Amino acid sequence: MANSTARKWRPAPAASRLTVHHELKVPFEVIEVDMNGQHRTPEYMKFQSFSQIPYIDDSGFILYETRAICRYLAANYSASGLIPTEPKTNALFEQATSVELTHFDLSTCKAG
Ligand SMILES: N[C@@H](CCC(=O)N[C@@H](CS)C(=O)NCC(=O)O)C(=O)O
Repeated sequence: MANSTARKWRPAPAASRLTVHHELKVPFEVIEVDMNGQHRTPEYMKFQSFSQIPYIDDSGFILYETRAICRYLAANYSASGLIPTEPKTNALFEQATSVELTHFDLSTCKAG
């Protein structure tokens, strides 16, 4: 599966990114970000243009947006089909991800 190169990951309070890493057994390193302003520095914004957490640095491949990160990890590191391909099962998966985005994402960030 994955190579053993360390991945740097700036986490949001939401657990979804950690859950996918854990589920796929992809090794990662959590980098703490001081939310009192570190995420608004030019140095940070080179990697996340919108001053938000999280982004990943996967051996130099920079990616932000939580769901894009989760899908990338699933596509790149999963041999077990974390995202279903059968049309009806996939539709239910997409339904669940839409519900998560539209009904829970903002509250999860506020709770963090
Ligand atoms: N659409 C983004 C949203 C990320 C987001 O809203 N992150 C919050 C923390 S949960 C953040 O970085 N907020 C910056 C701030 O509060 O200044 C994603 O899914 O990654």
